Amino acid sequence: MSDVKARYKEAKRKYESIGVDTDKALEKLQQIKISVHCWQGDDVKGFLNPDGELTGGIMTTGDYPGRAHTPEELRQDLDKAFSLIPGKHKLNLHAMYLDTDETVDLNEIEPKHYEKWVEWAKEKQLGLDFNPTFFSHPMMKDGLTLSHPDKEVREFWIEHGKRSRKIASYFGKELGAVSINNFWVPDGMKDNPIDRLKPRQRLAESYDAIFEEEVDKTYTLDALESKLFGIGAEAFTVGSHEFYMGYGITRNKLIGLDAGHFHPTETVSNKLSALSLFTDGLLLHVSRPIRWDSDHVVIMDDELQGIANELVRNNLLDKTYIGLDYFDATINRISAWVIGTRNTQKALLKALLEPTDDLRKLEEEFNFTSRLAYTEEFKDFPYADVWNYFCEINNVPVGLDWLEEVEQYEQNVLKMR
Ligand code: RNT
Ligand code: ZN
Repeated sequence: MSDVKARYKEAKRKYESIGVDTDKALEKLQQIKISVHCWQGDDVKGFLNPDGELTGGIMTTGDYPGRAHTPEELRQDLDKAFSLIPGKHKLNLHAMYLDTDETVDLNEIEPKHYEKWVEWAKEKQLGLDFNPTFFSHPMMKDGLTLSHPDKEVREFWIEHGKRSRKIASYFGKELGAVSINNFWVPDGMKDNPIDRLKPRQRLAESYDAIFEEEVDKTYTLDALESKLFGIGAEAFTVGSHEFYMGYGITRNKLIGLDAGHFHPTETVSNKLSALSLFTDGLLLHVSRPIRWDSDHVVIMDDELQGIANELVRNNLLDKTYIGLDYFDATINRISAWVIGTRNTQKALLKALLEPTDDLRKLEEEFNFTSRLAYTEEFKDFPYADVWNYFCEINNVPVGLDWLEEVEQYEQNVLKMR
């Protein structure tokens, strides 16, 4: 018996003593797909224009060597990352990551421009999610896209949005896994607007135009992601949380919550149960804000655990799609993927290893002393031995062994670029 397995057996016994079945927890964890964001691999630059400049709406910092410059390089890096992450997952693709020799603009994209991604996903048994790209483009005018007063600007982006749904449907059909199509627009203003209403009216109308055609929900689901503010949109963001909550609920869309898009003391974990009562479902962008929406790599912090606990305790895993969203260009980008994805899985595992019914009972008895004592005690339980075993049975490196592989890859591949 391997050392990892021996430790797992011991941990299993310990968890049994509090009525938790570790085998069952692992079975559940195996089913959870994380949507890994492609844009960590090249600092959100994409392949639409060869210079790949970020020209508005979004920003990344750092210049760590070896970023992917082509779809082939990006897939090569993703292959490496996925080989170090236990389980089968999804790739979250942005429209600007098209893979074609043709010169096509965002209002011209078609499924065929993403065929190579689909072939690759089939081969690797991955699902694909999608995002229309409403930034880093000359048609983003005055910091606005779908809410711009100029009809021509809006129409360009409406067409892009419509086409994005065709591509997401194609992904869903080809891969047999529903493709989540996430809409986020950076529209906003640097300084205080006089009129906050009209831009929001226009945004709603533009979305109504995009969503006019019914699409088969077995293939794709639309999601809408809010934001509090962004760089250059400090005073006003058109697509605020209230805007999308209202829009999403009335139009039966998934509500997208990015952990970095709220006031610093406001947490996404505390929103899940409330929204779950009124929505068709939720899309999460698991991220780590520091002071502003800085998109740091996800670490094992209280909020990550809070999100995982809420999903498990309230049985929300079936109606929540878990995606990651951060882009750190100061560290090895494959490590960024591996650390953030593994941490998200670890937090979910910890949540699955909780004797929730017993804790709920204490709460129902208003025994808050025991509730606190037990939850604190369970933090010391040997979940890492269960996690290591999960990695071993999924044939991926246990503990920090993955780091050496990434270092080798950096020497042999990334430094050669
Ligand atoms: C930006 C949003 C959005 C983007 C991606 C690249 O603040 O979080 O999700 O990060 O579309
Ligand atoms: Zn996001």
